[in-house]
Formats: sequence, C-alpha cells, structure tokens
Amino acid sequence: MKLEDIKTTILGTTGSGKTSYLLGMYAVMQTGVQGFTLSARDMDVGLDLIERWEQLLSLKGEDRWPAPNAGTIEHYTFDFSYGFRAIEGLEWVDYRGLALSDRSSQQDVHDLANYLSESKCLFLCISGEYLTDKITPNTVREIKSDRMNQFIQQCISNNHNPSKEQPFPIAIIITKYDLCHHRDKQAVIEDIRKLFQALFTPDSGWLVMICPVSLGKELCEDPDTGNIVPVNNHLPIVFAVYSQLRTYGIELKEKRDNINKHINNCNQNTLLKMLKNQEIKQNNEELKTIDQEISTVEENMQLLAKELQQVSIFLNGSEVTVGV
Ligand SMILES: Nc1nc2c(ncn2[C@@H]2O[C@H](COP(=O)(O)OP(=O)(O)O)[C@@H](O)[C@H]2O)c(=O)[nH]1
Ligand SMILES: [Mg+2]
Repeated sequence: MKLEDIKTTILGTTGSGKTSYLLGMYAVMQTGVQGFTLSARDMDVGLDLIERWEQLLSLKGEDRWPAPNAGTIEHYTFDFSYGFRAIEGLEWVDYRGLALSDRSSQQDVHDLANYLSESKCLFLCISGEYLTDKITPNTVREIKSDRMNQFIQQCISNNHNPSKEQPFPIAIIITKYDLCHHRDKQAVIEDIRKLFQALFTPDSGWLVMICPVSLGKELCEDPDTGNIVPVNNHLPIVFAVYSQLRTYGIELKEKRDNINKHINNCNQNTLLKMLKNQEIKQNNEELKTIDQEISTVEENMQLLAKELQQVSIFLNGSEVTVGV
C-alpha cells in the first residue's frame, strides 16, 4: 500500500513555534511510534534537520533556537513508513508566518492560499504564551485566529467542500504548552473552541484534533538552558496519516459495495450471468485485492488510533474516540 503524498500546511504567526515544532517532531519520528517512522526523502535535508535539532539540544542560550526562516516558504518531503515500508508521503510547508500579519504582501497571501487549496490536512499553530490566562478579545489579535478562520473558509471550505461523510482534518497544535501547563486542560480546550467556533459546529465536516505540544516542561522557566524533552510532538503527524487512511478506507469500501452490487445484478439474470461470466470472475479477483487492502488500512489505523486516545478529537462538532 502506498498512498499519494499528503500536502500539509502549518499556519501560525511568526514566533509561534512552527520551526521548533518541526525539528522536535522529526527527531521524535526518527525513533518512531508503534513501528511508524518518518524520514526526509532527501537525505541531506534529513541530516540538516537533525543537525538543527542537535544544536537545540547541545547549545545553551538564545542561539540554540532555530533562526527565523529566511525564505518565505520552505518545503520538506517526508516518507511515513511502517517497519520501514513507506505507506504515505507527506509534504510539509513551513513559512515565516507573514501571510497572517498585517504586513503581508500580495505574493505571500497568494502563495499561501495556493498551498492551502491543495492541502489535504491543515495544522494550526497556537502558541501557549497567549493561553496562559482565559482568552480576551485581544487573544484573537495575538494569535491571528480570525485571519486563520478566513483562510480556512476561503481556501479549504470553498475548495474541498468538507462534508459529514468526507470531513477535512485539522490539527490545532498548542505549541509551548509548558507556558500554560498551570491551567486546567479542559479550560484551555474550551478557549480554543471559542476561538475556532465554526470548526466545532454540528454536521460541518471538520475532523479536529486539539493537541498540546512542548519541547520541554522546563522551558517555561528557562527557555535558554531548560532541558529539551519533547512532549506529544508525534501526535499531529499520527493524526494526519490516520485521517488520510480513514478517507482511503471509506473510498475502498465504497468501491467494494459498488462491485458487489454489480455482481448481484448480474447474478439475478441467468442470461446476463452467462454473458458476463468473465467479467464477474475479474470482479471477484478485484474484490479479493480490495479486501486485503482494507484490512491493511484498518490494521494501520488501529495502531495509530492507540496513540490518539490521549488527545481531544472532534468530528462534526462532537468529541469522539477514534477507532477503525
Ligand atoms: N517555552 C517554550 N518556548 C518555545 C518552545 N518552542 C519554541 N519556543 C520559543 O519560541 C521561539 C520561536 O520559535 P520558532 O520555531 O522559530 O517559531 P516560528 O517563527 O513559528 O517558526 C523560539 O525561538 C523559542 O524561544 C517550547 O516548546 N516551549
Ligand atoms: Mg520558523
């Protein structure tokens, strides 16, 4: 089984922690979860990511953190594998975050809009530094949630037509969660739901995960020398792949149903049955392959779902437990 590359865009203001998150996620996914690993398709890119991660681990002081992105948009292509067999490609787009700011140029906005329109999964990056207390009208301005909502409506809703049957996956990643760890987690989740109300309305076609991540508990006290121990960094990727498999599984089942219907139709009529004998044979072979593929998809989903039990996931506005 090898699925097409999923394009993933991460939206978040400059300084919200997107690049640091990417480095942590990549480092954690080298070891992997449940036998799933991630590797950069271009080995040099992989080495560069690891080098930047090691800098974060070994340096003390401000220099440990990634330098602000130079280019407007940086692309990474990864292979997501199980037992080192690639099941899915992931294209990751990291950018400076300017397109969310008031200083954005037409070009920034245009590029981002294009990426979003082609994306199969969206990550929203919200920094915990703005969630240390109950949200105020000011929070919307700080994290640019209105601008994010606008992009979701214009580039995703209008292009992908998410529906109850085919929901669009969005991971809301609360980066630097160490900074709001003192708050009740449910209260933080409620605040997020208020900021992105449309994503939690009934029957609206959104599959939303709210996921706190951090590069280390000690960082809230001491970002420059605190220990780096990533928490939850793998979950958004697991969610992205899980939701892709979910969609693929639904497509396979539809295909199976259609073939079954066709065979039944032919079988009802003796003449047709004779005439289409060859075709029915072929259909039965096809069914075998599809059944095998469905079990592979479901086995993988089962393994990934285990990891997702610890985070809040909402489907069409209701909290759900993910399974197969
Ligand atoms: N407390 C804390 N600070 C972080 C964490 N991750 C990143 N930071 C801080 O946030 C700054 C901006 O991060 P960066 O990844 O460059 O943000 P980007 O502009 O969205 O790519 C870093 O320089 C760090 O000072 C974290 O997990 N916890
Ligand atoms: Mg960056």
